[in-house]
Amino acid sequence: MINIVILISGNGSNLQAIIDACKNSNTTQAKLPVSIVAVISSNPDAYGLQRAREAGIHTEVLDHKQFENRQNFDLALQNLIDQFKPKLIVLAGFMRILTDDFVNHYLGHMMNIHPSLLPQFPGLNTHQQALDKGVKQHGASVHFVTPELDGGPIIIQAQVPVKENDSTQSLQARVLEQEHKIYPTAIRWFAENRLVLKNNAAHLDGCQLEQPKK
Ligand code: NHR
Ligand code: GAR
Repeated sequence: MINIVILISGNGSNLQAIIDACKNSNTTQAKLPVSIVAVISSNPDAYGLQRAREAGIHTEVLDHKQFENRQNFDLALQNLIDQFKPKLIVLAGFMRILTDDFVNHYLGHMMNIHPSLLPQFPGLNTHQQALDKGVKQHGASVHFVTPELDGGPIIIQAQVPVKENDSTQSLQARVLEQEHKIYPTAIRWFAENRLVLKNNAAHLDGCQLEQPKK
């Protein structure tokens, strides 16, 4: 069992998938061996806060708008997180870019889920980017967080087809369904000590994970 802290900014459906994976009702898989010691939101109105409360998980709000600059926000966030002594920080729809100092403090102990097949479409509005480019396959990636935005070593990806009449909403829904499967999987690997970041590369069961070509 490892302690994790989950950072959110919005709806929290990925948070919900992780909460559900920690419960026994899931018959096909063993419970995720993690304890969610806190959920921290950068947005006081995030629906994910309600999901956490309903699951009896400790919540904190750190409203980025209350801070003068990124550095001050990140220092406060770091202080808050470190009180919980987590082994892993999970970004789940967290919408604030993090400073290099913050990221380096947790290097190898922080992961993110990004709604595209990285290295394609880093940044925001990924579903619109995919539709604009006319790609046939889209998806999601879980990666270790490094200072390079959405550029850290990829742990797991899931692909979905892009359909002829897709809107950003329909495409997002198809991708999100896959996110809810791959994020608990990546967290399980980490919790079972099977997944580590070493020499800026992700290793699973001692083997370096191959990275998709740019
Ligand atoms: N920080 C670092 N250093 N490295 C990463 O890989 C990070 C990160 C912070 C967040 C998540 C990422 C995503 O999956 C993530 C990865 C926010 C933005 C952004 O532009 C971009 C990427 C991600 C998260 N945020 C705006 C900002 O000014 C605010 C946008 C908004 O509030 O809607 O911080 O996509
Ligand atoms: C997810 O699609 C996640 O991959 C994406 O936002 C959504 C959050 O949904 N993350 C980012 O875009 C990070 N910048 P959720 O709040 O329902 O988990």
